[in-house]
Amino acid sequence: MIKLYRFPYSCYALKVQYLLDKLKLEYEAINVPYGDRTELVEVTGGRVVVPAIAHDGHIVVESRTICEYLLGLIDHELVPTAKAATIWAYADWCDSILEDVLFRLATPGIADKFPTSFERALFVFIKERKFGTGCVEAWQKTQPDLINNAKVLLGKTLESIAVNGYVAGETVSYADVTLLGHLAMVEYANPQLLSAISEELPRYMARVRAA
Ligand SMILES: N[C@@H](CCC(=O)N[C@@H](CS)C(=O)NCC(=O)O)C(=O)O
Repeated sequence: MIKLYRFPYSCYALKVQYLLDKLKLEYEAINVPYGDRTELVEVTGGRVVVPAIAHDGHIVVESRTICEYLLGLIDHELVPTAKAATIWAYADWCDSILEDVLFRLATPGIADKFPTSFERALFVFIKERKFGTGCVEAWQKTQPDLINNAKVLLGKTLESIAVNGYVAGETVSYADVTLLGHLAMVEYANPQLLSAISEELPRYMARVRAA
């Protein structure tokens, strides 16, 4: 049994979780309390970020490394060799360029969903330490600009999806699993944000989840 340590909103943890689902691997998802990461730190030997997995005596961290590990466990058709470069490059783009816009869009909504005021304050504090005082409020105010940025970034993806159904062709691939993780973070924050980027996105997400 695989143990997945996650925050429910984390795009990187969601990517790993969707991959576990697609590979039909048995797992237990452990929601790490944002304000108490004792178990996560003990399991990983000092890390405070998610995702991490524990499997068969191995502790694997960093979502890309975790996904490579999981994809190596069993036979699958999520990364056909002929398309491996394209699929991994697309997934890396999701984890960097796309994430840089989507997390700003999602952050104000995520902040409002923490169960305690302490966890919300800690989340905002951690963001402000990295991106400057008032960044979360600023991202709320610039939401229309962030939606437009997301529309531009996802424009070509939506064109491909309209023709093929999925990012890299007519069947679901690891590229879709990664994109779904990032879109699911936005959905967690506020599903209306997804429709504001494109009405097609909720339909695409349902298709990938069902595939
Ligand atoms: N490069 C890492 C990034 C992991 C990461 O940034 N995780 C975030 C959640 S999405 C986190 O745990 N942040 C710690 C915090 O908010 O305190 C990966 O791909 O696993």
